[in-house]
Amino acid sequence: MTRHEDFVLPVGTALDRFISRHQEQFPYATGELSQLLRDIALAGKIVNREINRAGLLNITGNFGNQNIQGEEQQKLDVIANVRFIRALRNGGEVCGIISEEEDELIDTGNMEGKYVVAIDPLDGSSNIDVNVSIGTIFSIYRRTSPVGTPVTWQDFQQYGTKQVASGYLLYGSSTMLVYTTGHGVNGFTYEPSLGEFILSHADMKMPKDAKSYSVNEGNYYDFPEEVREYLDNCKKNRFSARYIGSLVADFHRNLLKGGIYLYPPTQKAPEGKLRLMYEAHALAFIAEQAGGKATDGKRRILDILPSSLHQRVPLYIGSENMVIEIMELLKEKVLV
Ligand code: AHM
Ligand code: MG
Repeated sequence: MTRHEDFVLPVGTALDRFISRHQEQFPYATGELSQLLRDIALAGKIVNREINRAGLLNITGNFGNQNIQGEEQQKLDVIANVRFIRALRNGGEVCGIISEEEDELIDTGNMEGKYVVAIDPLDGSSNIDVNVSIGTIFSIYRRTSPVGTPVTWQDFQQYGTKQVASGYLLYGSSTMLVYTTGHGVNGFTYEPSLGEFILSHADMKMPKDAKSYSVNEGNYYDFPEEVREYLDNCKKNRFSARYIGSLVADFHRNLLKGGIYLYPPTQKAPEGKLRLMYEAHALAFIAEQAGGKATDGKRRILDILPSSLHQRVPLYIGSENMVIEIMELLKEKVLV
């Protein structure tokens, strides 16, 4: 006889409940970090709504402005930036924010806030207007200056190992929130009809090895020789090339299926293109928590101390053995 339970599948755990249940694992466990994660999730839902309707609202295309890094701002870049900053400021837990879209650090005015956040509100600019996956990346630190005083740059100038949480939202074929607080990585899929993120990928682990690589190979002739050698090996071994051009989407695929993402230095971008504070640190924390690795070719990404807000860094991130292989090749160069 069929029992009702057999075909009424459980929906799963909602993000709010998951956060509350695991709150005691959070450093300091006072509830503020939980609230901060909820604020980010809420802003993510709003940005998700805007992205889904972008074609109808005349919010695709160029904003007519450049950010400090000389990149054209898209309207959706600006919208996402406003949404996240507003949510973090209103939430009250955050005293300062660094954003890819802001020249200087933002003092939220919440001097009692214990946390600072570095964020890329909408990553994958080239894909915004063409209906390809984009994302948000965030990194959360405990401030180092005393609570009750204005935020300073030193509050942000911390090793990646000091992150208390990091994560990303992926606006893809479904919308997901993936984050870590240093106790593994969990992924939540947005259920629009409920307006909830539901736990769908518990304790995510990245395969140690894979046969897939993600890189803008159009830059091949600009890459260091060792990187070219690595890519040649990938091809000799008939690996699959998978490059979306949205870091979050490429990283997410590699997290689930295994693979390596590379953004080496090029002539145009001798320090690499990606930003240490709100791209590399955040994803490196997740990669390591999922059993993967992240390096700039010489150093573990999490061991790099930022020297400026929008600092760039070469990035090799993904399945452990693949990252080790490219590290070995690059290390040989240093020795000769
Ligand atoms: P953005 O933060 O301005 O969007 O730039 C970062 C993006 C990454 O999402 C992506 O992996 C990379 O830049 C793509 O760069 P390229 O077009 O040089 O391949
Ligand atoms: Mg970005």
